[in-house]
Amino acid sequence: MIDLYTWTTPNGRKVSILLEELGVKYNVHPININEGDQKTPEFLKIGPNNKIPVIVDTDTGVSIMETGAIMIYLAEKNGKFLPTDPLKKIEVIEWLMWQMGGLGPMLGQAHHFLRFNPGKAPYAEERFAAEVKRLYGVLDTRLEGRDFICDEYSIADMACWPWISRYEWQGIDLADYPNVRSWYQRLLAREAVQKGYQVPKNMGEIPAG
Ligand SMILES: N[C@@H](CCC(=O)N[C@@H](CS)C(=O)NCC(=O)O)C(=O)O
Repeated sequence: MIDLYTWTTPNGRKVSILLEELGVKYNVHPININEGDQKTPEFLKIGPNNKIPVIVDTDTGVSIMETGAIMIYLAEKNGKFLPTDPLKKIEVIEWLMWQMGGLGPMLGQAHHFLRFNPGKAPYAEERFAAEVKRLYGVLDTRLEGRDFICDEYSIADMACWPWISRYEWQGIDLADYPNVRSWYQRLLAREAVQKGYQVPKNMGEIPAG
């Protein structure tokens, strides 16, 4: 059984979407990051970086932080959404790492400056707005003629999608990125994506793209 410690954020949703897609049973433990639950001594034992999400696998006793590591672990454990062929596998890992090192951190900074602190740091707003557009452009080019980021639906798609679902916070109109929009809506149509989005609690309508 997987214990998932999470909150209603893109990083949290990456893992709940994967768990829903895998169809495995899991217990949800809400960690309200607005109230500091991620800083308690109990949470620090499993999440030494003070951030959600974290999983504990009671089958193996392992606890894992960092969504990239969590997603690889769950995909390999269940034999799904990460190819075994080395060249196909590294392509999925490549785009997963692109999300971990680029899309997530940059869009997160855009949320911080553009949505929550407008007017405080014009240079940062300009810098991250430009970087967001650049990254959407990269994804749009990658998705040209493809249904998914790699050959098949994979953890790379599930890692990127929850960040794109906050396109409004990032000042993005998906009409400017038609391949991203089609891909976004393709994933949104999946029941597992809709269910995973609403973990650990229902946040209402999901942006339609
Ligand atoms: N690189 C980490 C990032 C995790 C992360 O940034 N989590 C945020 C929510 S999306 C968090 O817990 N923030 C609380 C805090 O910074 O105090 C991962 O991929 O798991």
